Amino acid sequence: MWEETKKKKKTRVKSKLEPFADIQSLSSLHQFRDSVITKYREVEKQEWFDPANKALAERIKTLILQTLHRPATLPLLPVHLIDLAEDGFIKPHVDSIKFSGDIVSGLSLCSPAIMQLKGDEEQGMDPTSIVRLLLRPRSLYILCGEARYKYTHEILAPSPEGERWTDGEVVARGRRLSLIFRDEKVHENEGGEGR
Ligand SMILES: O=C(O)CCC(=O)C(=O)O
Repeated sequence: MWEETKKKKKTRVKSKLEPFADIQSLSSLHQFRDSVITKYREVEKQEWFDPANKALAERIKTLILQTLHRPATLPLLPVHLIDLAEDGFIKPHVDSIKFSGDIVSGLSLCSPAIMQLKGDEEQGMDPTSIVRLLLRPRSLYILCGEARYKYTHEILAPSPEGERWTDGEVVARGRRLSLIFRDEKVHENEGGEGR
């Protein structure tokens, strides 16, 4: 009986992880990501198997487009799921302008993390211009305009004793999931080459 329960549990866990089992060479973006992300798994969701997840993704999409006063019909790329290990991090980069438009938005789940935006010298920006965002679980950030094109963004590596936020709060990093929403590239964007 116990063995049976254990087996069922294992199957359930496995099916939850299923979307990550088909980690593919997603596109030419893959190599780019490999060079900036450390200790991660990822998948691009062409379709959602769980209707609740599908509804959630639709809700977030609507929220992003409404916030930016964009048409509800604006085509978005498949949602990009990133599963970052507790000691994983994402190096400073600007998302490629070849593959996506001017919106990069992320829903953070599981663990908090700190995102750092830094003026991109290649875009004529001051690299001492730094903004840090505390990404709490269930929070949503939207990068567009200068934040999208003229600042690099990164997810900081966790420090062993936990990073202190401005009010002294310790940001204890664990495994983090993020759902990244991007719009399709439909016209020539301003800004430099993404790296
Ligand atoms: O996980 C995140 O929120 C950041 C993802 C990111 O940097 C990217 O997809 O370009």
